[in-house]
Amino acid sequence: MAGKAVFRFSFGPWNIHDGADVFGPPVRKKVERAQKLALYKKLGFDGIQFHDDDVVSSVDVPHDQIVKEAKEMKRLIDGEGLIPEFVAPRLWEHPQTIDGGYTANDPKDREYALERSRKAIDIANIIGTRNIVLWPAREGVYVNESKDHRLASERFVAAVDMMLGYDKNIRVLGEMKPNEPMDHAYLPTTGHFLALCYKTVDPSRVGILIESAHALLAGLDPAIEMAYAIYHGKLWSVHLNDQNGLKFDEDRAFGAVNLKRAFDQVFVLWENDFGASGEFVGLDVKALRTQKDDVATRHLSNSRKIFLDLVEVVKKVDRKKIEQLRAARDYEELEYYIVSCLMGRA
Ligand code: 3MF
Ligand code: MG
Repeated sequence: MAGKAVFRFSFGPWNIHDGADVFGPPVRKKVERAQKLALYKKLGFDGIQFHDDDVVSSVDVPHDQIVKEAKEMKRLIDGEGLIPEFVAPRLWEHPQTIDGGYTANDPKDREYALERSRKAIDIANIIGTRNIVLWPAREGVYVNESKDHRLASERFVAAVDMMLGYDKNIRVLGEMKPNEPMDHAYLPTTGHFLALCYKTVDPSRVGILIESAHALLAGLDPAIEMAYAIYHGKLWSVHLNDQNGLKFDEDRAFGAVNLKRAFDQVFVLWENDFGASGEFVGLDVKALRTQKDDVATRHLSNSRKIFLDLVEVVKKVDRKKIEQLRAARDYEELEYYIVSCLMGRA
C-alpha cells in the first residue's frame, strides 16, 4: 500500500572528507567533528550514522573511557537535534583485522572482532540506537585456498548469534559488497546475507542495508534487490549512491550516473512505504577529489535534492498507464513513458 513513505535522510561523518585517495594525499582541509555535526541540519539531514570509532576516539581503551566519550557524543548529537541511525564496528583498519574479523584464521584476531562488536553494541546503547551495521570489509579472500569457506560461513553465523545474545534488543543489518577491498567477499550480495539471517538464533532481528553501488558491483539492479529485501520485511536501511560501471566503488552522487536507475529505486521505496517504520534514507556518497573546500558537501545536498525531485516524478507517474502497458506487453512504450516522465515531457 503506497502513500505512507516517510523520507528522512542520514549520512556518516566519513561522507565529508579531505579528498585523499589511494593515489594521493588530502586536497582539502580536514573538517573537524563539531563542524561536521553542525552541517547535518543545514544540509537537510536528520540522521547520523557512525562507525564505532566515529563515536569514540579509539575502542582499544578501558571501558570507562569508551563510556565517557560515547556519552559526550550523545550530548553533542542531542544538541544538534540529530537521530543516531546505526553503529558499525570498523573491522578493517586495525592490525588485528588484516586477515578479516569473524572469519580470520587466527583465533586471537577472531576474538578481537567479537570483542570489538560487543563494544560497538555498548556504544550503540549509549548513543541511542538499536541498529548495528556490518559491512564485512575483509571477510573474504585474495587467495582462494587461504581459508576454509564452509567454516567461514559457520563463523559468520556464530558471530551474529553472539551479538544477538549479547543484547536482546539490538538488530544486525548486513551491508553486502562483492569486492573491494577483498577479491572475493564472503556473503557478496543481499541474497547471501538474507539466507544467513534465517540461520541465526533470532531472524527477526537480522536484516539488510542495501547500497546501490554495492549491488551494481555485483552486476545486480539495486531497485530489484531492494524490492527483494522488502518482500522479506528486511530492508531496514539503504545507502543510495551511483556507480559508473564495474570498477572501484565510486560512491557517486545519487542519480548522477543513471537517472532512470535512481528513479527505479525511489519508485520501489515509495511504493513500499519505506521509512514508515522509522527507516532512514542513507546517502553513502563521496565528494569528488576535484571539489574545493567551500563546495565539498554538494554531493550530499545534490543527492538529497535529486532523490526528492525523483519522489515528485514518482508521485506523478500514471499508474493506470503503467498497468495498461504491462497488460498490452508494450514494454518499449512503457520504457519511453518513464523516460519522458524523467525528461519532464509526460
Ligand atoms: C564501503 C561502505 C562503507 C559502509 C560503512 C558503514 C565506509 O563500501 O559502503 O563505508 O557503508 O562502513 O557500514
Ligand atoms: Mg555504504
